[in-house]
Amino acid sequence: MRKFLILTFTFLFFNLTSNAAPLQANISKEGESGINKIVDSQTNQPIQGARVTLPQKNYSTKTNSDGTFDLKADISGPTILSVEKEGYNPFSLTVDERIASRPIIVGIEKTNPMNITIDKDMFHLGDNNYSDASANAGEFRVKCVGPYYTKNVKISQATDSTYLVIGSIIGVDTKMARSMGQNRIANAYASAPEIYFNGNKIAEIQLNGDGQSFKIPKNLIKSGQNNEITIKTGKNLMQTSYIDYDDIEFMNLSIETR
Ligand SMILES: [Ca+2]
Ligand SMILES: [Ca+2]
Repeated sequence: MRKFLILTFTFLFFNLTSNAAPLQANISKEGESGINKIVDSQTNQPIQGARVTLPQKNYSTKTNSDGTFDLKADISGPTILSVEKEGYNPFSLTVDERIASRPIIVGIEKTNPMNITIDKDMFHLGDNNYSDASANAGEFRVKCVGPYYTKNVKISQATDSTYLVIGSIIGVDTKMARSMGQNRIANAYASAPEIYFNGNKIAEIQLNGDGQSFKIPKNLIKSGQNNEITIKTGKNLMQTSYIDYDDIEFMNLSIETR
């Protein structure tokens, strides 16, 4: 399905510093326009003119004719990198300083007519009140839309293998996210964000990450009609004097039939 690979050229650089001048010239030429690259996941051919953004950093660029792009942004902690190109599925990836310090090579997929893009934008759920230690504190540059997101989406046919896919989600501060080292909060955690489909709770989101998919029960899908998808963020379970919603961000919601 969605493919991405991160290659490190450390070994290559190592050799180049000592000799091999012709190759060196080649590499430094690539370096001028950036060695991060967007390719077609099927053909591995470079994709020109793909828009690469870091929405939380207000950073946006386009790939060159050889598919390469620069990432001239100050990255500290996880942030979402988004790739958009006409004719391809919107793609997003959570990156941090460690990942961004090495060449990022992303393969994107041609649009599948069976997939429905619900939203390509980034949304912030919560109340803009969060701890400095929470997953991704300080990175929320996107407008807060409140504790829940809801959208109607027309699904032509109910099947046994229809999924809601969240391209990327960050900021989830559940007990599980904490135990996995996704935040640094010592004494508190939140209930999990919940997914509702036509008013029925179908899943909880326990962890941050990319490409999480949630099966939609066939009997809940209204074929050929609008279906309501709602994502509610969790609440800080250690805060009892007022409601403190877990501040989270997600982008690239889609429906996939497999
Ligand atoms: Ca909050
Ligand atoms: Ca949070």
